[in-house]
Amino acid sequence: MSTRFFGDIAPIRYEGPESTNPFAFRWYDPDRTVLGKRMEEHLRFAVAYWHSFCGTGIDPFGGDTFIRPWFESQFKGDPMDAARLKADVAFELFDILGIPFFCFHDRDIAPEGATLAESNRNVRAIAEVLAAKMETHRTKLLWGTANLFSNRRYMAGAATNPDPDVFAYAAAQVKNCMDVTKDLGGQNYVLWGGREGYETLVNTRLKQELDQAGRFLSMVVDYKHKIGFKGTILIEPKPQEPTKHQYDYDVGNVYGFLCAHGLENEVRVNIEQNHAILAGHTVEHEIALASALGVFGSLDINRGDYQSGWDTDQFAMNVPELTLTLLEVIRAGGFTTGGLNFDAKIRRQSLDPEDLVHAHVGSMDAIARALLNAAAIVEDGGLDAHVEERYAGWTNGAARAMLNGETTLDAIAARVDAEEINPQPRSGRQEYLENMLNRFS
Ligand code: XUL
Ligand code: CO
Repeated sequence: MSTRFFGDIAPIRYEGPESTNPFAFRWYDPDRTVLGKRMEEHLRFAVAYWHSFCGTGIDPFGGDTFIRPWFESQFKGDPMDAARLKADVAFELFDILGIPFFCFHDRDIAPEGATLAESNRNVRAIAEVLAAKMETHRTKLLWGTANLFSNRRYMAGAATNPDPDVFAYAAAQVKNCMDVTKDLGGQNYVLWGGREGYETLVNTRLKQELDQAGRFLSMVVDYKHKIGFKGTILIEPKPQEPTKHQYDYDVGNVYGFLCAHGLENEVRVNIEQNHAILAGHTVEHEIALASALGVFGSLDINRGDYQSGWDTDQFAMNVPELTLTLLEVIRAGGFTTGGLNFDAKIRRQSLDPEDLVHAHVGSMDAIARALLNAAAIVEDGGLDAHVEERYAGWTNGAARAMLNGETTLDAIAARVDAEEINPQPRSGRQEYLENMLNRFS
């Protein structure tokens, strides 16, 4: 049913770069072929249920600013009816955007009950509402995830909680959410360790908690195979916030954790731009590293603030920055089951329904433009040719032998002596290459 929450905003269409219509795409043209693939297939955009339909505008100094008829605080009646209204509004936005995917936490779609059994029933009931809608709308599920951080029972962690009953409760909640994600055709299942970390080592047994986290993840992977879920299990790294020190710090740290538990071929990473910034990296660094390690999965695309040391989750609008991001996505071979999830929230003063539309349309457009820039850089070939040339020395026989184990440290030393090797430094040409990149943004 249409709630008309968005009034008479019509489905957004591509009108081209000259258009000044704020309710049109100027760059996002889903059917346009880019590097041999449709733009929509490159980008695989998803709306995040939590920010767009559960966000209240709250900040540490003030309460809700948004008026949303389906908020439990504003809805008079059964919270399950509020959840159904929320689902109607969600699909109204999906249709306006023509977005191919959405993502949710179990607690975003349905209210928590008095017991876990009741909560699970609520999630299942709303999942059936979503399933019915997905039959008549084009939007599919990119991923589902369990919220193991909002309720106070999880204040000392879920899988890493000192209390084994909390570990068990979290396991039961994840099982239900995996079942629902599978039944909705989800293409991935995400674990973000919201409170898997610690505030102080004074009360924390770090090794015990890491062992618990490893066991939990191994059981998630086993259960995936048991139920025949074909999607990808993804871990989303974040270095801090809400806990002072999160265990899944960044891509490198998660990879080490996966290897320690023999899970590096089972689990990939969901990288978030703002989390990369908090870890002291760029998002393109995290993508390049994940790709190099064979664990690149999906992206939560948003924008962190370079002055605030917290997760501002703004909509990504900066085309030159996004160009570098999309270039790394292309270099990583693009997405398979992953995509670009708008884990981003409109600002506290962006009160109106139309602000949700502008946020998504603007970011989809900025990212589409960045994809075109990145594709042009690849097609031009100048940048790649320079990099190729920079590493060309490694193609000769003696150099290859050093990498593939055919030689030893002392044999290399003898060769340096015999051939009087005396390397001359060469320019890295950074500014020249940055000038070249600016031709494409
Ligand atoms: C929190 C965050 C989460 C995950 C899903 O910083 O990014 O919304 O994406 O739990
Ligand atoms: Co995220």
